[in-house]
Formats: sequence, C-alpha cells, structure tokens
Amino acid sequence: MSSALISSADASRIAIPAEDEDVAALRQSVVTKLTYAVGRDPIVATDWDWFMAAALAVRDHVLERWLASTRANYDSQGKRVYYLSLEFLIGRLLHDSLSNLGLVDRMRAALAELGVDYDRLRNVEHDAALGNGGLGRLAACFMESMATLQIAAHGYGIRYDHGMFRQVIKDGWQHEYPENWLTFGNPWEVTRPDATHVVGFGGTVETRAGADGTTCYVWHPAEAVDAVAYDTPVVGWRGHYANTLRLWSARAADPLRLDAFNRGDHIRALEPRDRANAISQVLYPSDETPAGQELRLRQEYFFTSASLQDLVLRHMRQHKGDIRLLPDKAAIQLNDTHPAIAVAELMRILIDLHALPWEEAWRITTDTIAYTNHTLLPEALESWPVSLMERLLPRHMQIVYQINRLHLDAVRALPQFDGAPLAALSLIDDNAGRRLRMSSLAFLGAHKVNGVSALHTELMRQTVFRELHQLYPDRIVNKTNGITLRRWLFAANPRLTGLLTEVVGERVLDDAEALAGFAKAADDTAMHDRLAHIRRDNKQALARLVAERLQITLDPDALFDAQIKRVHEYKRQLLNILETIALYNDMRARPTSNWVPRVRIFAGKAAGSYRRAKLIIKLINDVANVINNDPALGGLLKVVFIPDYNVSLAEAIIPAADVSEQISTAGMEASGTGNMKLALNGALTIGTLDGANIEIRDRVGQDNIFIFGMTADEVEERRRRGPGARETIDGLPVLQEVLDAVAYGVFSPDEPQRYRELVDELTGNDHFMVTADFAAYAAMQRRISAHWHDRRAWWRASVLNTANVGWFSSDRAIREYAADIWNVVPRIT
Ligand code: 26Q
Repeated sequence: MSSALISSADASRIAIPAEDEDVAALRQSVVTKLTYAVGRDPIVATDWDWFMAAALAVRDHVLERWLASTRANYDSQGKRVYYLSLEFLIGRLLHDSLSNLGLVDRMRAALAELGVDYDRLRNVEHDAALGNGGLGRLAACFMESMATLQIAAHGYGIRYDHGMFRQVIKDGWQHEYPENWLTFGNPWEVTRPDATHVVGFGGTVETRAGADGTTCYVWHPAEAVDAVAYDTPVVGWRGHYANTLRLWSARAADPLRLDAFNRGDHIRALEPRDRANAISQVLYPSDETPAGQELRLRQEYFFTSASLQDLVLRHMRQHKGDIRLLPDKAAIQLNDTHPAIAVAELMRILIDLHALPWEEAWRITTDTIAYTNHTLLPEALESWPVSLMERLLPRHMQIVYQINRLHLDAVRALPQFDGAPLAALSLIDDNAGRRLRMSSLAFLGAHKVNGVSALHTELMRQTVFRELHQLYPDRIVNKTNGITLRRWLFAANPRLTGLLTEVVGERVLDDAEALAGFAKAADDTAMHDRLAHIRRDNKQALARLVAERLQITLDPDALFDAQIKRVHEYKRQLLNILETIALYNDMRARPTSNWVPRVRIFAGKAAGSYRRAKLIIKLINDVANVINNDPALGGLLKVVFIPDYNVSLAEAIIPAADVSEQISTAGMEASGTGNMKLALNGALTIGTLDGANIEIRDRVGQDNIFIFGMTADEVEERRRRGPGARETIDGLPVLQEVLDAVAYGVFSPDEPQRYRELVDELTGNDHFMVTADFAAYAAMQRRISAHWHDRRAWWRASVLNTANVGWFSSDRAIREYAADIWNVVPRIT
C-alpha cells in the first residue's frame, strides 16, 4: 500500500485485511482519483467528491474491458449493430457498473475503510435522464443486454445538456424545472474530438452532368453544425465485454461571425453559436403528440446524419473502402420514427458521396435498416410539413419524392391494386396540408418493421400499416419488449435475488429462464414467510423515503398498490383515483367491515403542455389530501403521489409493490415494460388485455393475474357505436356518487369547478373508456383485497409471477432481434 496519498491519521486507522488485496487496490485507486482527478484532500472531501473519485476508479476497470472489446470487434471483422435512438434513459451508472463488474462488496469495503458510506454516496449521482419513458428505457435495457451477450453494438443518440425536466409538486400542481445533470461533471463519458462530423442544413441543390450521361447532385447547405462525440462505455454482466454509447453534442462549425463582431455587433456575432448549441440543449418532453417544431426536426436530422457518417466512415476504414459490403457489416435499428430520415440520408451518402446507382443504393439501404414502431395512436405518428422539409433538407426531399414515385409505380403495376386509391399508400399525406409520413418512410426503407408486443404487432398489421402490410406481408414482425434483470432484479432487489439464487442456484444470474425453478416454492409456506419478510423490508425502505420527502407515514403492513408511469389519459390514472374515491366512500360508510389497509402509490410526469394530464395529477393530490387527513379512516387508506419519477425512484418503488397497475384502455399501450419489472419482483398485476399484459397472463397463468375490462376489439366496437357513458353511469350509483363528489368540489373546496372539464369528458365522450371499465375494475380491486386475506394464495401467486416472467428478459428480446432482424450471432448464446 502506498500511504503517501492518504493522511497518516487515516493510514493508522485503516487496517487492510492482508488477504483482500482487491479492496486495498480499489481503496488506493479511489484515493488516487480523489487526489489527482478531483483535486481534493480526503479530510475535506464531500460526498460528491467521493462519488466522482469512486466513479473514476470504476471507470478504469470498465475502460480495460472496453478497449479489449473494441479491439476484438475490430479483429473479428464481424457485423455491428447500430441502435439509433433520440432517447437513452440509463439512470445512474455507479451501482450498475459495479454490480456488473462484481465489485459492489469490494467497493463498499474500500469506502468503509475510508470512512465513507457507499449507500449514501451512490445516491448523490444524478440520473442520466435522457429519455421520456418506456422507449428510452428500452434502449438502455437493450444496450446492457447487447453488452452482456457480447454483440458488437453502438448506441447513437444526443447528449442533451438538459434531460427530462425535474418535476416539483407545489400545492398539488406539477411544475417543470430544468434538469442539470452535467453541471458538476459526468465521470462516465470520454470526449472524442477526433470523431467530429459536420451536419448541414438548408441551402440549395446543384445539378451537374456526370460521366456517361448520368446526373449528379451536389447539396450546398446554408448552415453547418459540428457534431462532437461523447462516448460512454456500457459494460455487460460479469464485466467481460463493453460496448459504446456515442452521444452527439452540437457546436457551431463557425461559432463567431467575424464580420458582425468587427462591426461591434457582439450579440449577432454569436447567433450561429446559439443556433447550433440549441440542437443538443434539451430533450423534448413528449405527450405522444409530436408538436412539429423545427428544432425537433433539426435534432432528428442532426443525430441521424452524424451517426450515419460515423458508421460509414468506420465501415470504409475497416472494410477496404467497399461500401457495397455495408449490409453484411452493419445493422441499423431505428427506435421509432425519430431517426426515420436515416432512409433518405443513407441514400444521399451512397448516391451523392459514393456514386452508387439508385437501385444498388436502395438495396443496400433497405438491407441495412430496420424499424421499431412503439405506437398506434394516429395523433402520435410523426409527420413533417413538406414545406419545412424542403427548406431544411432540400436534397433529402428530392430523394423522398423519387422513393415515393418508384413505390407508387410498383403499386400501380400490381393487379390487385388496379384502380385502387393510392392516397393511403403515398409517403405524402395530402389531407391536412402536405406532410411527409415518417412511419411510411421508415417502413419502405426497412427490411423488417417490428411491433413491441404480440397484440400491438397484430394491430399494426390491421390499422396504421394496413395497406403497406398487404404490399409487403413478410415485413412486419413481432419483438415483444424485455427488461434487464441486472438492474431490475439483481441491483434493485438484492434480497429477493439472494433468495432466488439460494432456491434455484447461481445459474439464475446468467439465465433468466432459470427463474422457472422457483415455481417449486409456490406452496412452501416457509418460503412465503421469507418472501413476506423481504417485501416488508423493501416497503419499510420506501416508507422511509416517503416520510422524508412527503412527511406522510405509511404502514409497511398495508397493501402497496403502485401505478408508476408517464401520466397520460390512455394509461388511466383517472380510473385508479376514481376507484380510490369509491373505496374511500365505502370505508366511511361501513367502518367496521374487514378492510385491507391499502396504500395507493402514484408517480409519473405529465408533459408540460398536457393540461389534462396535469389536472389529473392535481386531482390525485387533492384526493390524497382529503383521504390522508381524514381521522375517521384511522390510516386504513393512504394515497401518495411521489414527485419526480425517474429510474432511481422506480428502483425504490418496484421491489416494494404488492400490486402493479397496468390499466390502459385496451389497444392503446403498445407494450409496457413496467408491467414486466413489477411482475418480476413478485407484484400481482391488475390489468387490461393490452400490450404485453396479454403475454404476461399467458405465462403466469389466469389465476395469478387480475385481468378486467374490455378487449381492444370491444373498445373499437363501442367507439363505433358512439358515446355510451351516460347509460353506464346511470346504472352505477357508486360511480355517480364519485363523479358528483369530484364535480361539486368535495376535493377542491377552494375551487369547486376545478374538475368540471374532467367530469364532462367522462360523462360525454369518455374516449378512454374510464366509465365503461369502472365496474369491472372496482370489482377486481375488491377481489384483490379478498385475495390479500388469504396469505397462502397471495404468496403462491407472487412466486408464480417471479418464476414465470424470465422470458421477458431483454436478453431474450435481443436474441430475437439478432436472429430475425440483424443476422448477427451473439458470442454468448
Ligand atoms: C415525438 C415527436 C416530437 C417530440 C417527442 C416525440 C416522442 C418522444 C417520445 C414521442 C413518443 C415518445 C415515447 C414513446 C414511448 O415511450 N412509447 C412507449 O414505448 C415503450 C417501449 O416500447 C412501450 O412499452 C410503451 O407501451 C410505449 O408507450
């Protein structure tokens, strides 16, 4: 040990166990980082300083794997996967990295010797919140699985200066504040100034006569923006392998207009810099209805272009400049339509820069690109005004028109389309001004298009992509989503993980399907007791968090019921809170009944511009206020809205949940992934036949999940028939009483009319079928309470949930993508 770096006082206090060299080495490297990278003396170091030092020490371990992996990829000359996503919702990395490297215990010991508490320290890390929700978290789980399976992969996205906004609840209302994860530095990233690409915008296209009578096109952009690469290693399970997440930051290629500066116009001189910087400044918070702002389109093209330039350059360097080999060496996956302009950009690169003929460029493009769809909501499908596209990306629009021409010509040549209207098949939507349909562009430019659950994929074939599917019946495939067990079980719930390894053996740590072995514990009451003990500990930890943040006391013996996800009308937090009010009314009316003590937990953000969703948050908080402070209840029912939901909060709530709320209007939730995380941790699902809920039911069994409500077909049918809410409510006095209470201000005496609009929607259109599903939902909640009384039945169902959801591992999902879409073979099979 070199004691020069720590004070002599420390040196004498710390006794290094001679047998544990690793701990000593780790401790030494933390101290070295603290001294030489952070520039702090241990005596005065803050938790943040220690965090940075620990993270940098861990990063050294990761870097070794990373460089070795990169070298191995290069030597193997194999195919690489490129995952293009505007969102990577990775959360914190310290514990995740240590856990995957198997270094948690050693780091804990090393820090303890330095007088630092690991658990306090891991909590000071900012979440990397570079995503809105499911789509962004899926990208993060997939990156981790690809590293675990040793698939050579690069994630490409944007290094937002400000990620998902910080949610603060004031007087029950949501307020949005900028998020500042980079302010004090990011220990995980490495800047790569050499990997800078220039991205053009606007300008003109020049036509030139090329050799042998062909025409060449030269784009002269009016504006140039530099994309600067920041790389973060993504280390897989057991630390054998690491991939790269490359995020682009925007800089003006020419930051200062010297002409203006020299005139003394300093503000104008800095305009190009500000215009460029704006591109990577902030993540767009989504309410799933694209706002169609120019800055968003600039983000999309910026990161797509930089990524394609980067991967083509890598390909040319590695494969002797033979661009024709691209489909054999690269698989590009588009995470939703956000990078759909990749289709036109790759065509432009191949034709304009590599002089390939159209047909060959098109074959290479479609063989290389695949596209994942995450939504069917018509209002959520991206389309851009043609006028905006022509102004910003003139050359790309020429290419798009040519793709469309050839596509429609091919359609016209087919006998079955003779005389059929082609409008539905066109890339251009003529209905509301001319707009480019990004989902159609992505579909045509891809060899495979996938949905994210079996139901969703089937609905894609029947609805949004009906016509295109008829034309290309083999193109749409299903890839049901998955989650990484490393974060959502091993790291989030170490106690349950310990029990599982004890019962089914260590192999569960490497093979999610081995969880099936846990089913043998389904009827073992001693095992039930141990599970109940673990759950109670987790609930107590969550109760501490809630007490600290909200000054609300939760009873860890109550049933914890959690609905944690973005707040959106189709996810139906409103259904949940209305039923909570009904339960409250009933508890007050029949105080001596054998009630199950319950906690209704909500967490989630509403897009800042989504008025209704924000009103629903306010309603939840207003209801919570009344219920939590009603002495008549004696704490039997509590409602909590935990602010600022993010990955770290999810990691705290999920292991503590008894019931998982997955109650979207059937046909509207593409998949859901929170449903998988909660079931994995043993929560019982109350849910509709929507998204992956259906497949979860198929695996855990009818008896171990609480399914209620209309099917997607029934929803469609009922919508066709027109509004039927009035009759439904008339037949449900319990619901009428709840709606009256909300409408007349029982929960908002300061503003009795506050919820008028919500109630009007429910009694009128009720687009999301809240009233239609209310009775079935309420009945199912009562069945859950009855089930809770039967502890044997409850824990049996819980065991069978954990045991049967191994299939929802993102390792399985990635293996399917690898085999059916990318044509790559994982080194770990
Ligand atoms: C689009 C244009 C402009 C601004 C923002 C957006 C935008 C951003 C994010 C639109 C949608 C999103 C996110 C969508 C999303 O998270 N979808 C979810 O994806 C999950 C992973 O497949 C599914 O499990 C969920 O069902 C689905 O809602």
